[in-house]
Amino acid sequence: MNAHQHFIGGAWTGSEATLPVINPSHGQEMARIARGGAKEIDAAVKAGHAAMDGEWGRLDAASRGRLMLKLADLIRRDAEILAKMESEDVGKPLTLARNDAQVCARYFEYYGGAADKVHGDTIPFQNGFTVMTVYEPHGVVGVIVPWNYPLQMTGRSVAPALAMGNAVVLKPAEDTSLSALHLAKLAAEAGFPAGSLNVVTGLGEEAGAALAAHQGIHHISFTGSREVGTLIQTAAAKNTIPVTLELGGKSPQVVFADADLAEAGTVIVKAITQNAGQTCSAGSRVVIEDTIYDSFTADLARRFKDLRVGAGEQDLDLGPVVNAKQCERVQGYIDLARRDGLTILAEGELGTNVPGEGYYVRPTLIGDVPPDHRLAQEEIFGPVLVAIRVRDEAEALKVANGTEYGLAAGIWTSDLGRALRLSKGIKSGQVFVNNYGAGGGVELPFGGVKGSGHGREKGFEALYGFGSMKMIAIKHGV
Ligand code: TXE
Repeated sequence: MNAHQHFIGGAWTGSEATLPVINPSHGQEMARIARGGAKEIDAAVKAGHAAMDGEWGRLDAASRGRLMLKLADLIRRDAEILAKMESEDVGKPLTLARNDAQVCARYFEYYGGAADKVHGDTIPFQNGFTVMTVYEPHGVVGVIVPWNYPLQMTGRSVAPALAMGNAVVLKPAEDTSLSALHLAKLAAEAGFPAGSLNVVTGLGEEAGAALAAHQGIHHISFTGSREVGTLIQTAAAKNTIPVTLELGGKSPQVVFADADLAEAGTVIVKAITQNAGQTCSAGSRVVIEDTIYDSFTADLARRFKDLRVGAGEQDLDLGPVVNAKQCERVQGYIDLARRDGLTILAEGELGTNVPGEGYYVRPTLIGDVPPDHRLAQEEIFGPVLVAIRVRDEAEALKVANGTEYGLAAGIWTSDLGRALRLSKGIKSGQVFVNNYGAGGGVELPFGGVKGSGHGREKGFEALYGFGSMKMIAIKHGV
């Protein structure tokens, strides 16, 4: 069994207390991590400040970029180690974990290339002045990531923060900290100066809360539940620092009779069952035009029944969910559907060789769910798809917009006018027409509106979010 330590100021250091790391495919302890709290967070924030005042703060943008490209190469070198680690830690099928490792490398590559391309402007002003804008890092940035895509989420926030020249204190999720610790090891190997990237492991309410409330951080980036996101924003308000929140969703997939229905079926099932439904942008409501409702849900049901569930290393369509709490939570929604007399259209099978101690949930399709029912309103974060029947485009739009969330939406139609009307009418951070997720491209800005949060991850937008613009006005006379 491994005892993993924090990475603070370029050194590995432990805590007296440790936490178990459970492999959700088998329900068994596979490692232990250090249980950090306020003391370790304080040390990490101080290390971040020292880095900003020292070698890291003095590096020019191109040098930062080169370090990041080196790190991208090292992630690719260790991709198989990282994928196996992630698959065991999260329970995800190996193929998915392999993709996560590649996407993580891609984040460091993309932002490594972008580090020296953050240009300011010159602004025409009165005679005798030269006015310019420059981007500067915030300083020490706190990053708290969830457990569903640890490698991807870490790359998504840490890479742009570093590219902009910030020092980072990262608090991974307590269930899934191993890949973040491996990344820290690789960052040291790549030559990142001490204190530029610090990782403190521990519980959300201890290490996470201490990070969010620390007066020495200048920005906080959080991905997780709405409940905790509200706490993070409150803590940030007390320190008057900017915050980026990505808080999940209840994203609709709207399907019309004129769509390529075979393609829609394939993509819609994948979008709610990939990673056992634990994806912030999972398409968790399928909103279907009345004329094709019965045939389309019958097709979805067939596909749900064909899904194969198994341990991460079996590399099937779905693994378990991340932990016992999440398993109970998702199962609770399926039980609620039964209690309320909703129609269960399909339940996937658990294979005969699914390990008995793991946290498995049967992928479930539920039909004719009233749009205001809890199953159609709340983020379940499991492989549970609710189908909603609508008469026409107007009702589809109303249903699509009828939750507190606004992260992503899919529109399936061959009518260009309708696709454009709905793209504009749907209140969400991203809209996909005749696809869903656009392959997860790191170049594409991503984030929410309404209860899904604010600020943008990915693309150049994320870089700007990790910096602040300074205006310099120079009076030199004519
Ligand atoms: O999330 P938490 P949970 C949603 C999803 C899921 C639900 C609950 O619906 O079912 O949230 O999951 C850290 N101060 N999403 O309870 O607690 C924690 O250590 C500071 C959607 O596991 O929000 C972890 O690193 N930090 C989502 C991170 O917050 C705290 C992904 C997320 O955990 C903290 C995950 C505190 N007081 C869950 N408490 C998405 N947007 O993709 C916890 N944390």
